Amino acid sequence: MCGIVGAVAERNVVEILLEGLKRLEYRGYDSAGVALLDSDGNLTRLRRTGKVQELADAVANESALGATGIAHTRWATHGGVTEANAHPHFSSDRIAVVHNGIIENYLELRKQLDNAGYTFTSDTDTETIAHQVHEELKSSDDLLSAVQKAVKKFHGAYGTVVMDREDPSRVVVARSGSPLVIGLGLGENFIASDQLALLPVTRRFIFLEEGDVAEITRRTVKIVDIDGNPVERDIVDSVVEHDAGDKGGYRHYMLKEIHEQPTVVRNALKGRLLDNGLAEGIFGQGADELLAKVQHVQIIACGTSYHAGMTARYWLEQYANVSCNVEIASEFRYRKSFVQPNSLLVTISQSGETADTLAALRLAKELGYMGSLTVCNVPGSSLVRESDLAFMTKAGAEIGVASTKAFTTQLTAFLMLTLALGQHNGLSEEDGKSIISALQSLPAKLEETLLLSEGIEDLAEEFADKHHSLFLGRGDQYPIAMEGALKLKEISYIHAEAYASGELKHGPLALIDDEMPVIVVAPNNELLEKLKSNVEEVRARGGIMYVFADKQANFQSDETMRVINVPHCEAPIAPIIYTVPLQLLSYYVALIKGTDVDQPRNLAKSVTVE
Ligand code: F1P
Repeated sequence: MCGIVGAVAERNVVEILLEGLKRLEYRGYDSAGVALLDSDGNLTRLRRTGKVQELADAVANESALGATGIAHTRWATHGGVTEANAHPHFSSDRIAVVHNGIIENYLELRKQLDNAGYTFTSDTDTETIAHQVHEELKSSDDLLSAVQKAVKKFHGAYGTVVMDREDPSRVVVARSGSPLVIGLGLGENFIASDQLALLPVTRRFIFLEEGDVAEITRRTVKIVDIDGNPVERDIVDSVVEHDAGDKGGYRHYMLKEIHEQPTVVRNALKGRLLDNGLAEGIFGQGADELLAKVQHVQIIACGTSYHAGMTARYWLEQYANVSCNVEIASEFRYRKSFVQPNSLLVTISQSGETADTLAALRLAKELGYMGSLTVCNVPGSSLVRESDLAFMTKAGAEIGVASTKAFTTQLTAFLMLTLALGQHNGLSEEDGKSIISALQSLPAKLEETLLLSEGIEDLAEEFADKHHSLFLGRGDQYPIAMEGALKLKEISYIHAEAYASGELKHGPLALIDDEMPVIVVAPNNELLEKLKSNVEEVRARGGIMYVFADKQANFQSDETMRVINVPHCEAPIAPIIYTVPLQLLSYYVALIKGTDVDQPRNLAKSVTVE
């Protein structure tokens, strides 16, 4: 969602801020702004609705400059998409603020600040931060203590950066529920909501913790915790690649990320999967002891990560003999639930910052689970830091809003978790061997599957004028059908529904006609014959089908059915392999429709508000 970049330096920081914002564009936003302070205390602000490039053009026109600055991409929550609502927000041309998150009690604060004589110029919750800090400055020695006092009055989530025109030598930042990372330079320091924004200028980072407030100058970083006590936080050298924000010759990040899947899955397996099983300790310190006791798994996630959890349930129950529930985080956190004995809580998230998943983890900690594990792609993210165990998916930075390589590496991680839990719960030797050899073959099978690209590009033409579509799968391919439908709706805006094909007669058959393409995922497994009956049900009602099938499944193309043969693979990895053609299909349909593939309308990469 929103993105933050800030800098305190001796040189003009405007290019650093704009480059940082461009690197955060993938998170989703609808306006952008920057405020710059020069050493004489001149404060300049520029804001634009639309793309960061429009802001960059305005900055170039005005020749704006400053050695201290803050910048922001806004994804509207309170107040429409207007220049007046874009950040930074000011209080009396003195205090400038950018903010990610939501100040829930802003109406009450706004009333008090109104009464105190402050004039509001936007509809945002953020503007209350600027005025509140200004108010606290009246009775504080410095900006740091004013921000400390102000944040005590805020309910909700914030990652915020505050700048004071009367002191251009520093910015003060505060984190509660929305991530912030300090970047350390030589004689200059930075702040951002995501380390990706700062990789061109530094690789040394301090990840702020919940409740931290920090004062950043060119040469110093002073951090106090939630109780106001000075604290030291670790300095971490980033392992994220500098060029993670480049498209690498592909037309879109999404296409690049789809094609990276063989490589990142290889990375996810490297050093973890051996010929005879898993390497020791891959789930972290103390994990082996904990996993040995687990008899039930509760998975919590959102969106694509939820689909990874749904697939994992089939594997954990079928192979590892461990019972498993899967639930959407926003539901789990607001209902009463019962904890099974010896339960492990597993969260899944590509970003590690999804507000609902994080809140569900925090709630679950009070409910009595044996422990928590997160399957996550971002080192140092909130879920990683707050879970007992973290298993990194190693997909590398994923920029396209619609998740692709993060999903397939999540699934790869869950096959390893299936092996780990299965060894204590009677995983058969035959199943164990089959999972290991399937995983070993996975990178090469993914490469082979990507060769379907050209055929799928042609097929996509037939979808471009359609308004509705239906995805069908059975067993562990049912969540893959759901993921295929989600991808199509996310980036092509075609309405797509997914059904377990056994449910066809219970409703969706009523929708079938030649205007509603039906996409079927059909590996050669024990449910194939049943799936074939479902296909006949669609055919009998004049439906047009696109069947992604194993050659050995013996589907033949005819006037009502187009068959796309997917490389044969071993059963445990079939859900991962069949994901790829569905990703390609939605990508090419979106391309033909001319939508914004990497930043689809209304969506954000990191959903940090509930
Ligand atoms: C969940 C999710 C993603 C989706 C989009 C919005 O995020 O729904 O699956 O692709 O980016 O958020 P996460 O918890 O996996 O980060």
